[in-house]
Amino acid sequence: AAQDHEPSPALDATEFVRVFTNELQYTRGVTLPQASNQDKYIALVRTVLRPLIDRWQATQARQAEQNGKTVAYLSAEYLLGPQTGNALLSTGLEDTAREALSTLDIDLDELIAHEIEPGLGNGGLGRLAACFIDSLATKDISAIGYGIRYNYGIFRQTFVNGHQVEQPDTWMSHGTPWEITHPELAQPIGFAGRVEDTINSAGQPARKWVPGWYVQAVPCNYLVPGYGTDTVNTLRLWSARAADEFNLHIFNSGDFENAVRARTYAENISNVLYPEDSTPQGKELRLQQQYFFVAASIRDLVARTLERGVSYADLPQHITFQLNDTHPVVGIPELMRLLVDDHELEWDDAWSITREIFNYTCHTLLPEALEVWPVDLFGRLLPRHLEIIYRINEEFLNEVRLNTGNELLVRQMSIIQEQPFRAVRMAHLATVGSRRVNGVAALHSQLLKDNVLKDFSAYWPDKFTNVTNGVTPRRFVRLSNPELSDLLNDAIGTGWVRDLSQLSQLEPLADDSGFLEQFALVKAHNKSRIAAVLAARDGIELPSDAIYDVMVKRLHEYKRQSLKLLHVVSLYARVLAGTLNAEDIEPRVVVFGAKAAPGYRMAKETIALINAVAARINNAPELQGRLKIAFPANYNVTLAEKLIPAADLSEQISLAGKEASGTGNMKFALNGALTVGTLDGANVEIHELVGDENFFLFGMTEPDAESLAQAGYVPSKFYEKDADLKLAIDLIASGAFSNGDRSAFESIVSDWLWHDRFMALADFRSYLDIQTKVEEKYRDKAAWNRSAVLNVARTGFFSSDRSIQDYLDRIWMEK
Ligand code: 26Y
Repeated sequence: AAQDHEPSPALDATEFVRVFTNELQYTRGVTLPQASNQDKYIALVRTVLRPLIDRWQATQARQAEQNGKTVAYLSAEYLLGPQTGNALLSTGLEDTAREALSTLDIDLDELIAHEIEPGLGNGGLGRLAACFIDSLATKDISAIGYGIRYNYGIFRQTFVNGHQVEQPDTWMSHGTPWEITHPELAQPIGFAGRVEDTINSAGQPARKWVPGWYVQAVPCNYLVPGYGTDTVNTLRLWSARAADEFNLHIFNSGDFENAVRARTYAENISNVLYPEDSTPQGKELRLQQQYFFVAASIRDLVARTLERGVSYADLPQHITFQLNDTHPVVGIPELMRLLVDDHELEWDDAWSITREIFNYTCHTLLPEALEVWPVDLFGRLLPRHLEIIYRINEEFLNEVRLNTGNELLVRQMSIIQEQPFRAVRMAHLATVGSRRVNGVAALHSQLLKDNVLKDFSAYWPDKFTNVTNGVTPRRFVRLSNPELSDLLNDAIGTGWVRDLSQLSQLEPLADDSGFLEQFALVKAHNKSRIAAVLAARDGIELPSDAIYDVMVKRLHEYKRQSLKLLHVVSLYARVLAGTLNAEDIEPRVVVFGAKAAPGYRMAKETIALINAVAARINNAPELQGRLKIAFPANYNVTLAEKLIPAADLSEQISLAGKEASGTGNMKFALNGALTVGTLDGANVEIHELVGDENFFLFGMTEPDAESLAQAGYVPSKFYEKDADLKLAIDLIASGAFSNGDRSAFESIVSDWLWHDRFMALADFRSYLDIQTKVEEKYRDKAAWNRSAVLNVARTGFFSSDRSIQDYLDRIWMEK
């Protein structure tokens, strides 16, 4: 039913078979009987790409002719997820492909499953970028995504004896049919070297950067199809190739080994995605990656815009660069260098153009996540850019001094920090060099103004705004939850896929018992589906009639996976202690999915503890099978698409004031899970929209947490006074989950008792109490289903289409 109203396919089944077999024969060089799954997969992709490429070319012609403003999204990460299903959806070819392939005895789903997803991002920030380019295309906006084509994306997580072991993500080992690469359009990107005094073409003194070495940036294009529209935009990811000039000298001298070494060094730039997502390690290679992709992107778009006859002064009417966190912020001095040194504009003219073109989105509240670059490292790699930053800073601070007369403020706002070492503060550079700065949820944007960037918001109150994050309903409802999609289509029509606010039409159906039953059947179906996936993928056996309680996100102390674990352990400990009957536990499957940054010790130990607890409780006779933990390794977008639609309960339990927004929280609510959450990030807005009766709110508020921290938080006091908490921690400390080895989880236990930076112990009681309410509500099936439907009906706001409209209204097209 879902397909009836969707884009009409550009090919019929007969034509599809013809093109597909043609591709097999002439691009793979195999006959059908010879073809491997890889051959068939590539032929499928190439067949589906044809109509998309037609639309892509028409889009480019249309956008060039319109000569309007192009949104350039600059992001070091794009966590795209699998492409095949989305391309079939956008072309309306899913049914045709299924039918056509079945006549050849090929199972479409098997080929879809063959794809290895491009995991070119860590988590929320990278996935947000992927949702945004989807929405930009769907809303027919002239836009381009720029980033890095990593050879190795986010590592593949395995567990060895319960401990995380990282394996390289070899997503490109067989190439990818989705990419259109143009080595002949590579541009040279310089690094290091020196800066010289020179005379420009007008006879004026000027500065000139003479780089010490170059790499070539090769554009690799990916198509970004809109849904229900002709627009197909571009995602341009840059791949590093050794520059010939770079090697020639060494090569001529006959030193082949060093010539190859130099090649390897240069090509290393786009080799791997850094797996850290909150503590910048200050690694030179990361700064190389940042400059590499940003310099190539800015030159690419500025050159194409100037070629259309746009004047320098008018660039801000034709280009807007959106900075996805501080990772691309080196673009600000790079545009200045391009305009002043290469194009010979006056400094002041270049600066006013630059400040009109850039906008900055901040994604964090943790001070340790703010990027700073030591000036010696920065100056070695980008000497001219450091000079430019110094001048920007000098002029900016003079202005602050003049306007405020406050020397303390001058130091606090400086782009250069002096202590504990001299470094460039990228968030300050971004704020000074941008027209608008936004946070990613209402609470986050407020806290940015009150804490992280408060001096700047006092100085420039109008610069700051909020755009609450969103997620694409195409991938995270329509594609990932076909049964719910069919139910929605039957109930309210198909318009919701492009206009998610239409979900509000479901509201009256929350009191329709027939509809609630159908809704419950969809959820039950999705639970069986994920149970089958986890059985096949990870050998995990799960009941399908239980509360599916899901916590999937990067492993971080502030997100508090340990609080979820303490809940589970305390149930088990109470059963062992005889203060709780196993029969009184509502059957529950707790699913964790989480990767830890390879160097993050506490996160890795938490993974080991979750696996250890799982090993014990999953087979504990005392629990009678009523409590299970599933921790499938290598949680990624592919798994998320199967898991989220099956969830009853969405765990969003960060300490209030620490999670900038969250986006998983939105995906769960849209698929009819109820949230158990703190008043943090976008949870605040979810709670507000769905209503308190349909949300399990617990824990301290941000001001509560702030006062507790001020008063001096002593976690051991909570341990002492809460018998259930004590029982749970003591059980872990006793070695019950480590064959009697009390030292195995000693560092976690002592962190809980003596540090507990994110106050899990302080929120434990409140969390346990709300989980009791969860069980009570789940026993009342009608009440639960009603709340679940209301979650769907009331969360249409969280479409990334709405986020993009907010960016247009408040940032890109504002004024
Ligand atoms: C500099 C480097 C260490 C670094 C690399 C990646 C720093 C941060 C990151 C990624 C951050 C991230 O994913 N932040 C998340 O962004 C989401 C989208 O806005 C938010 O929903 C989420 O709360 C935030 O943690």
